Amino acid sequence: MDIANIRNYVKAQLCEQRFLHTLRVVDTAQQLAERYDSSLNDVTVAALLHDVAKDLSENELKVLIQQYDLPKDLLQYDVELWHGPVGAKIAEHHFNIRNQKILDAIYYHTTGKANMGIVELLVFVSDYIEPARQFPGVNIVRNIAHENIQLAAREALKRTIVFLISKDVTIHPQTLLAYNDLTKKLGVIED
Ligand code: DGI
Ligand code: FE
Ligand code: FE
Repeated sequence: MDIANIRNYVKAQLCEQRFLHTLRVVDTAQQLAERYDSSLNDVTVAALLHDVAKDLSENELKVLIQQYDLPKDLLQYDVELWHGPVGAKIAEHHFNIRNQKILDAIYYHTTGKANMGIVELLVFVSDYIEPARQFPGVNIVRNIAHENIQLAAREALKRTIVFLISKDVTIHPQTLLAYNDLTKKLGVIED
């Protein structure tokens, strides 16, 4: 797998702003990969490709969801949720990536899912905390990310869910499954 090739392809697919975001996610994910003793190659490839489908039009995404036989119910959820699954298929078909950890990290980078592995967690959290992000509370997640990556992912999910509720939009089941899974695993006190 040639990282320079992938980088050039991604650069050609994205507007400058989105490509720079991608490079910041790669950088953040690489730093965390070292901290968590995770595969630098897997994390780099997944982070580089996570938003590869982000600048496709709604219609292009819809066509690819059908062509790649992705779950039809995706179309019932916000268009924001389509680029991860389509990106995973582009990684598989355009770059012949077969490493499931990389493919899942791309596929689930927006919603998360239950039982995320370390590559998924690193891409999910890095996408949330890359240095240009300015969500309320992002610094809290940044600090936690260096201590406990699962807790950081749970905190990011919690804040995303609260944000989505405040906007009165639907929440994808995977987002809730990811949150529930980490809440149980981490033994967060419930009353
Ligand atoms: O592609 P990025 O902008 O870098 O980040 P992303 O892929 O995490 O997309 C973030 C957007 O996705 C943000 O506007 C919140 C939204 N989102 C995340 N989970 C859900 C969701 N939107 C809906 N409607 N439902 C979800 O479960
Ligand atoms: Fe994204
Ligand atoms: Fe992103």
